[in-house]
Amino acid sequence: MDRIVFITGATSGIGRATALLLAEKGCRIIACGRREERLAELKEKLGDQVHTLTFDVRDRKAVEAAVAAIPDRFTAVDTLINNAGNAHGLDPIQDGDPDDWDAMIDINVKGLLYVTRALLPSLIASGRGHILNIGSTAGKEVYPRGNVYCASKHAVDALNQALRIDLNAEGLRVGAINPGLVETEFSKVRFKGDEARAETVYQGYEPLRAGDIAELIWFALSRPAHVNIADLVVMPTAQASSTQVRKEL
Ligand code: NDP
Ligand code: 8X3
Repeated sequence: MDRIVFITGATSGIGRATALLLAEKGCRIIACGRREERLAELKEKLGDQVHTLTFDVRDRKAVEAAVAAIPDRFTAVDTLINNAGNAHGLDPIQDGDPDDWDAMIDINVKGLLYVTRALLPSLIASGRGHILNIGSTAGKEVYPRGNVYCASKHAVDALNQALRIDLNAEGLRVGAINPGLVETEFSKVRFKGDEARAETVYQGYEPLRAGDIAELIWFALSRPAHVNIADLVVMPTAQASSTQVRKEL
């Protein structure tokens, strides 16, 4: 497929799997993240098909500078995957750390806005712009101790709708993929590097894999131009809701 796809959070999990799959499908990829060594590894794998950008989505000036510095061969970005994001902490709100709250709102919400704003001129000019936002089941329901992460993903859900409405006149496709439990580095980040605790989240059942979400992203992108996957929720079969997972331990 002949598209230039800008992917935030391409250094691990869903973003990385999506970069690899879309490259295999023939897309040119702009892969973003903060961990330069991970981006270098992608560059080594994908060669000329990828351009990498190292920046923190929280830093509006850095976002604008990175987008302004995209080389000619990649400037005609027609597809944006707003994927960068994480949960930080899992505490009752009365015990929550405001630094964690700042991180989640700044990355998951404001970062998504900064990146989208910087790329909109190119997405609109392409005449076939497509934005896919990676939301979450946490953006559809609130679960105990999920408070601010859930709020940030509810904001992504609202922005997905808002972008679709405001950009309707420009002919853009805007949609969201909202996964349940996917085994990535997500829980390692949420639990601040505590790998043993992170592993327990995915034990006793078969969680989704990053590649499952990449496949859905590819499905959404490869629909005919008149079809927009506006809002898709996907869970492991063992999961019925954020609080109900059938585990065999
Ligand atoms: P990972 O932790 O594996 O990946 C997160 C990605 O986001 C990394 O590439 C990371 O790159 C990037 N990122 C995080 N913070 C920043 C930042 N400040 N600036 C730039 N990039 C950043 O988790 P997932 O792949 O699981 O998460 C991807 C998305 O999927 C997130 O939006 C998450 O909320 C969502 N999601 C995940 C689910 C799950 O169960 N795993 C379920 C539902 C939704 P780097 O650290 O190099 O900057
Ligand atoms: C990630 C899924 O259930 O940990 O968004 O919030 S969950």
